[in-house]
Order: sequence, then structure tokens, then C-alpha cells
Amino acid sequence: MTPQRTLVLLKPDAVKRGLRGEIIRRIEAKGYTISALGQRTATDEELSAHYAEHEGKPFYPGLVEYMGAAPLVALVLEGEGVIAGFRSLAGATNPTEAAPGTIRGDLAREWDLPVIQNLVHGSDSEESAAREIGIWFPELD
Ligand code: RTP
Ligand code: MG
Repeated sequence: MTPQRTLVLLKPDAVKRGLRGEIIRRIEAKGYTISALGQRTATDEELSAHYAEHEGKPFYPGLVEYMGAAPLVALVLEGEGVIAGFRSLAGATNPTEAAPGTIRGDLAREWDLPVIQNLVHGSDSEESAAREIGIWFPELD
């Protein structure tokens, strides 16, 4: 196998709830390398590029509002199988369905929200990872 890279976001709910350290601890404990890391408030341009696949879906406006309303942390992780491996650490999209032991299963809950707030994003394929790293860290390309 060859090392992979993936793009992870600690979403605004993770920052607001003071969970950056806990989530990064899990990433480092697993043994992945953090090769880039930065906190900022996402721009509309970054979010519309990042979530292009979801444009037109009912949750899209709420998703972009949630993601752009407060700072987030973007990271590039490296390691063997890190794309699937980080999604495994994150757990299922819906926090109620996410298994105990996962970031979402242990730390996220569902409230009566217009969009699922589930703490983290991880790229879902090599193609998505390359595209998303280009959006959040253009200087790495
Ligand atoms: P992510 O992209 O954040 O890693 O999560 P994912 O692949 O598990 O989920 P995806 O289907 O790509 O959806 C992106 C994000 O949109 C929000 N979402 N809300 N019905 C809803 O309210 C709904 N559906 C999706 C979540 O924040 C999800 O992570
Ligand atoms: Mg996704």
C-alpha cells in the first residue's frame, strides 16, 4: 500500500464545544500524521466548492450556513489507508447511528436542527481528497 492523504475539517460545532483537542488526540493516537493544519472562517467560495455534490439538496442551505457561521479547522492527514481510516474513526453521518468509540458516536448528538451537526468531515475517496486539499490548502498543490 502507498500512503494516502485526506482532508479533514473540524466543523464549527467542534470548535465551539472545545473538542479540537479531543478530536486531534484521537487522530494522533491512531498514528496518522498531520501535515497541514489551519483555523479560519470558511468563505462562501470554499464552501460552495467543497459541497458542490450536495447543491440542490434540501439540507444544502442549512449546511452552508452552519459551516460558514463560525471558525473551523482544516487539516491534511497522511497515513496508510487514511481516507477510509479517518471515516471509520468519525463514524456514521448521523450521530444517533454512529457507533460508540467513534468521534460522532461518542461526542455528537442530534438536536432539532435544520442540518446534522456532526463535528467532523473526512474526504470519501482519493479523488475527493485531492480536490478538497486543493480547496482548503491550495499552496500544497
Ligand atoms: P462529511 O462529508 O461531513 O464527512 O460527512 P458524510 O460524508 O458522512 O455526509 P454527506 O452525505 O457528505 O453530507 C455532508 C454533511 O451534510 C450534513 N447533512 N445534513 N439531512 C441532513 O440534515 C443532513 N444530511 C447531511 C452533515 O453535516 C454531513 O456530514
Ligand atoms: Mg461527505
